[in-house]
Amino acid sequence: MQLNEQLYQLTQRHFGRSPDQCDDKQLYQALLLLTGQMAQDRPAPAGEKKLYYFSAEFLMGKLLSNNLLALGLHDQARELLASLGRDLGTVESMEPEPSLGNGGLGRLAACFLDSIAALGLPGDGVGLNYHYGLFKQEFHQNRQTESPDPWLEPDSWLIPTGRAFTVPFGGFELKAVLYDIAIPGAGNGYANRLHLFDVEEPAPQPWVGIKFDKGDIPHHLTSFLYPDDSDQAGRLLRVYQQYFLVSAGAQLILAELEERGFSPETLADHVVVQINDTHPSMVIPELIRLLTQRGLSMDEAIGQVSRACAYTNHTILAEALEKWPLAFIEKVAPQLAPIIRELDQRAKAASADPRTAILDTENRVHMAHMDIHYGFSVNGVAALHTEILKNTELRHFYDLYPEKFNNKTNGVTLRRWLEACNPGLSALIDSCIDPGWRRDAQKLEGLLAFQEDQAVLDRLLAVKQESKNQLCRLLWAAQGVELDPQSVFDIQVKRLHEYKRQQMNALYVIRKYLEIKAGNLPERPVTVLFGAKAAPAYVMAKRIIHLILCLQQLIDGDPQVRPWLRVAMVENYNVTWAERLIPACDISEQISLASKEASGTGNMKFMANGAVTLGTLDGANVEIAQLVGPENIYTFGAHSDQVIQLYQGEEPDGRSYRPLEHYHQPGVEPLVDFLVSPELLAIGDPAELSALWKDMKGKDWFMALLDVEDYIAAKDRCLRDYGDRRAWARKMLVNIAKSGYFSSDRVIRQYNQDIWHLN
Ligand code: 26V
Repeated sequence: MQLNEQLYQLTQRHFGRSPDQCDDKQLYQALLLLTGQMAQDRPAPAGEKKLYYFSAEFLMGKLLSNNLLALGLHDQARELLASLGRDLGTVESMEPEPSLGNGGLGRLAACFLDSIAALGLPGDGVGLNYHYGLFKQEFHQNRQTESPDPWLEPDSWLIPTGRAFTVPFGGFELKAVLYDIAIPGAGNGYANRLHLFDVEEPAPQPWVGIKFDKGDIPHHLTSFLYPDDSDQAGRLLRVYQQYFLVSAGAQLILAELEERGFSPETLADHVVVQINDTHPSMVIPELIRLLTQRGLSMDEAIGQVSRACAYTNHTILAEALEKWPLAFIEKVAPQLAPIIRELDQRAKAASADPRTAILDTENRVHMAHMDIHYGFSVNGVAALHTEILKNTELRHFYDLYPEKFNNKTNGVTLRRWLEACNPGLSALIDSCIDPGWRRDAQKLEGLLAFQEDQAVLDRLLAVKQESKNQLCRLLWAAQGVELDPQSVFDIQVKRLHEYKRQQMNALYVIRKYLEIKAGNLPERPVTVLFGAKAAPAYVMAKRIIHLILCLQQLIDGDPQVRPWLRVAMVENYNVTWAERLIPACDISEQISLASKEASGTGNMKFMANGAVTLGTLDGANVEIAQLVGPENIYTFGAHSDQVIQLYQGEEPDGRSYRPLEHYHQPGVEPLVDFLVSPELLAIGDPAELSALWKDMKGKDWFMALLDVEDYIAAKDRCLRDYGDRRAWARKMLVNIAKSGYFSSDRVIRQYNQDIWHLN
């Protein structure tokens, strides 16, 4: 049946009217039902072995457009709607964005699902169905406030499966109900699944903000992703969530193993579990427990599980490496405690070094340590990150198990992050090279042949300008922010964290502001855009948002500065915003303190859309720099080995870094002191701003002042070079051409070749 006939039948059946009488929401719902069913009807890729990708987060983004593309229906749907006088983009905007993730780790999981399906590999995601998501961010009085994000609608991509498992908690049981989202493979007839577990009776939306009864596990277990863990109840709830995820997931694995006709003794031949950071680490003892229940000896169960589980590390920040008190596990899942003790005993027999213990002297369970001892693979997410893991953070484990360590530099799906989000640029690329770059991203290198082609370079600049115009229209409509589309768009969008150094970017803004006030006008107007959510309990991160919003207000109200410098912070930054911001970016801010950003993936998306990176030699920036060459990237700042050294030393805080020395540099002090200037104090909260000011001078844990002068010089150089439009367009082109390496298809091929061995 033709698409138009199918759509007609659907809208008649559901809304009693023909498509041309439907509103945009109804058209969205009809397309959702249509494509959802098509994706669901596809068979899973075949194979003796199946991957289960366990993750607390899957930051999927809207699915309609992506699924239409994967099903090969995008053009048809657009034309069909156009024939009704409707616009696919407007219909797509009716879709609420699933709020099942936080940042790069969750978006990586979503890119991986896309690539696993596109490569026709048998692999499903396993996660939780959070009803109110992470949180919705709003700005009030220049501060972030949080409210629930009730993204789920009665009609959604979730498919009830009728399947459920019982999860045994200490003192009670909960039913884990399984919903699926189909993940169609682009350009093949297959579909995998994202399995999302949920409680039976989810609680209604909390009344006040995101506060709720954290002790009410049966109703609130799947209310929020990362519920506030600043108190004991919140921390316990996180462990309940984690155990719910892994117990239901492990039961699903074993049920499917049996359905496929294999016995539990052969788990490792037929199953591979990728553990995405430490949140799902309890899958190891849970699988061991379930295998022993099914008759395997402890030795056999440990052997199978250790050959089936692989761990990905996504951070070296000590505070993000999870360590749960064993007492929590005794309360939440007491049946796991003896197994964890046993695993710890065996690990201690293998290595007497206390730094590799699973249980430390305070009886805390080091989740990553369990993964490394009882998994067969440990990978970092960029070359530098993996080296730091091997040489520094996980050195003692690398000494023990060198063969387990491997690198898998991250990647992103260019089908979403170029083809879907930037149709103008995709069309330009198609006019130059084989459209097969969607499936073989290395083909983008063919663009290098056009470096001296003035017509192509001009079109590239025109496409960028159109994306900037579009973003301006959107920001005006969404937030009433009016920007100058002719200005340079300098963008930093990512989670708010001190190590990512949004505060250093703010210092640059202050520097420009002071220069303009002193009558020193820049060569061209610049717009500095931010987007970031701060964890609700992360006080410093919220202060940085406050600073940025105060600067935005100050500059907006200053007719002398406003024509030359603008700051705007996007409210509730999410995947949908990213899809609008990234195509419109000229300068991609990737300015983390070297050694701290494991990889970054925004950096790759920006590059693929023709932005030029301004960054430190951190994470995957290092590999971007190698690929594009020094003339096509702006790097600055201390190197990771210097930084690692600065974290060792004789100062009272254990470092050798002295922020005051940098503060007293003549170019730095006025910038930092501006935080407590009369101008800013008149706008912002004096207590918050002076706390930030004090921290920056006295502590500056992530060393913004170490790099700020170098940063300012590099950014000024970048802005100057922007003026040579032809040379700049060439830089853009080289970045796009070299972005193929960062396709998640490449990454998944490597995971499969080195770790999973599917098919
Ligand atoms: C840890 C924790 C600890 C408890 C509080 C809540 C919470 C939430 C998330 C995490 C995991 C942080 C790890 C993470 O997101 N890493 C990011 O992973 C990206 C994909 O590999 C990578 O590109 C980023 O550089 C890295 O920061």
